[in-house]
Amino acid sequence: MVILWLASPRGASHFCRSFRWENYVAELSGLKRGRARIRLAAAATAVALLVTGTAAGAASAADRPTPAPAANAVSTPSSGGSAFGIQAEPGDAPVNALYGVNSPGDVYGYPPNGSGGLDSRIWSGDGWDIIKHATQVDNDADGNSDGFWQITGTGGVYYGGWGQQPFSIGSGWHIYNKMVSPGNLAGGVADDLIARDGSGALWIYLGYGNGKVNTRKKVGGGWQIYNQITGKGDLTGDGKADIVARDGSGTLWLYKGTGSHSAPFATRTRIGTGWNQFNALVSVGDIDIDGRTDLIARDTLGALYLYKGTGSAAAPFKPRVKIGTSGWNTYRLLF
Ligand SMILES: [Ca+2]
Ligand SMILES: [Ca+2]
Ligand SMILES: [Ca+2]
Ligand SMILES: [Ca+2]
Repeated sequence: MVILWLASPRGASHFCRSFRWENYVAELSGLKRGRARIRLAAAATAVALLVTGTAAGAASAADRPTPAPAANAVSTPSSGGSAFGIQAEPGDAPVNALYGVNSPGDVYGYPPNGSGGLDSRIWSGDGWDIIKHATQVDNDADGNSDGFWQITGTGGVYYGGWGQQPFSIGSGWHIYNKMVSPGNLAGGVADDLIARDGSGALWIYLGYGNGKVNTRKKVGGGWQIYNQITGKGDLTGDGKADIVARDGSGTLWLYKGTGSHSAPFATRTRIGTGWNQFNALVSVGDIDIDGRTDLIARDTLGALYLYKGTGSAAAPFKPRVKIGTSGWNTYRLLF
């Protein structure tokens, strides 16, 4: 049994949680896709490593006792996939847990359960009440996220690796009302970031692979027509990360990734209508572990649905499957 120490970023209290990692892996051993299985195990491990968690923690780190160091207590690596020497192949979808942040600022992680849905939630940290936007990032292209970018209400932007204290990578990001890392869009293999400002302009920041990002470049204007923008990996089968965006009429649009820093998305194509029945759309990668990235949708009643990816640009999603019956509206942020 592996003991994972979870530390509260807001105080000196320490939490201990046991996580039977070996048992978890054993439970998943029936899965045929070895690579996906290892990624799944890594995603489950990451849930218990979100821990130290917030920009607030980073800002006040000098004022409080040092939390129990996760690195010393955790015998599994903080980046599970790379520790196994697993590298992503083209078209191989990322596998990550889904995270939910509730109003008090607690974060819960839901790893894929290996049978098409999500596992029970694991408390992964607190103090996230000041976080407005968050998105997972895979720095080493092994198919598992290594941490997250987050924007606070005052516009600070931070990167935090799993189990590590977030550090500041900039300020003034209160101008953005949306932030998504859809995967590697251009440049080096590390995941990149897009953010939309109040005027509707979309910007791209390339990730350096260490949590830091380069100078922003404008993608284009007019993105204020969308009330949801998300993505995590390739939806169209070409190995390049894509995004989807929902407009005010409930139409969902696909923007294929091009791999170009200067023009990272192709002209949009229509996926379908009726998507305004959902109050959240989010992708964290492949949930049913078939190698294709998927889309998660939450309806206004708090139920959760999975749209499994097809790998086809013409019809990127299969009909929905319900993976959560109720209660998901407790989260003000899903990432
Ligand atoms: Ca990784
Ligand atoms: Ca990149
Ligand atoms: Ca693609
Ligand atoms: Ca899938």
